[in-house]
Amino acid sequence: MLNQLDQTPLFDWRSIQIPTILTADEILDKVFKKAARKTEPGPTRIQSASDNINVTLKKFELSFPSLNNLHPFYRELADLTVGIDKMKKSLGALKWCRHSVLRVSRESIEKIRNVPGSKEQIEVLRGSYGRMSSLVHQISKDLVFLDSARRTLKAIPSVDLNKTIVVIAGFPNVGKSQLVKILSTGKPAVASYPFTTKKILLGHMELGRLGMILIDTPGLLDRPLEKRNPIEKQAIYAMEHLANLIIFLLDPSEECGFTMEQQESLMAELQQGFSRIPQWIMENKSDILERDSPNLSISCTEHKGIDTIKERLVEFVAVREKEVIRSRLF
Ligand SMILES: Nc1nc2c(ncn2[C@@H]2O[C@H](COP(=O)(O)OP(=O)(O)O)[C@@H](O)[C@H]2O)c(=O)[nH]1
Ligand SMILES: [Mg+2]
Repeated sequence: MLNQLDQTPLFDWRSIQIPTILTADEILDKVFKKAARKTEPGPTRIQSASDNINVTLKKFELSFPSLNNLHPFYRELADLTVGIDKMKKSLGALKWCRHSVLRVSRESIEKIRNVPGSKEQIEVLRGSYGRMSSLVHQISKDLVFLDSARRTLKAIPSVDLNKTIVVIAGFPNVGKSQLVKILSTGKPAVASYPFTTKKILLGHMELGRLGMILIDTPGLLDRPLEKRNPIEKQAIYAMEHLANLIIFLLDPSEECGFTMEQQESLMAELQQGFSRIPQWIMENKSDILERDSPNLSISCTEHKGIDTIKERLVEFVAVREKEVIRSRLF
């Protein structure tokens, strides 16, 4: 039954490989050069040019992720960074162009077969090239937009969504990165996340059958939400689709530069904003100050409480993986 867990996820972000989207001139240059290799300036050239435009544009269209199957985390980020409606519109324009080019080629081939001499044939060929060029130029902006969308989408970090994902929250300097480093098997990787200039830290932990990912998110869950613009807020809330657990780290020593009042107020805000996700509160830097509190007290520098976190995570992963199996069975 555990093999259920090995199923490929509905959507694997890492499998997206969008090729460079050529500009209108690049496409035309490529297809007309190829068509010119056909011996006579007759119907075969028209056919070759229109077939190649069709194939090239179709390849671009199909290489974009199917937006309906996109995991909600990626869909939200794709919408924020690229704009899903804009992307759909541009992909639609490519399709329109393909169909129009094919229509032009059908008409021109019909015509070229019925003209008497080679002079007239060349004229028809020129005319059909002109119409195809104009059609491809009409989608110039869409091609440029799709190529920039490709680059933006590529920058969204890939996370294996089968794994249990733990997001570490808390003000800067409370010890989030330290905690990720201590818990990770191996060196954490760095990645970018839209709307934060800082790099996020991704640590891996070999737990359960699928493993766990720990994410330290500088610039995201580390200051009050009221200071964010709507787009930043949405980028933050996209994490809701990602996180299975949030660990909120407090620093009662206040060595981080933020008072407990500030830290607790941010915590309350996140508890409310992410109410659907389990949250654990931990107090770090117990080597400096340990206070009487119901929260787990830890010290990243002295490795205090780390084994307890690991034990709790083992249990959490076991429960979550069981739920994953159950949800896949029904
Ligand atoms: N005394 C003490 N310092 C710590 C502890 N954990 C982290 N620090 C220090 O706090 C500073 C900020 O840590 P960092 O992990 O970068 O915090 P982040 O900004 O929340 O990721 C660093 O200088 C750490 O060495 C701890 O348990 N005790
Ligand atoms: Mg950090």
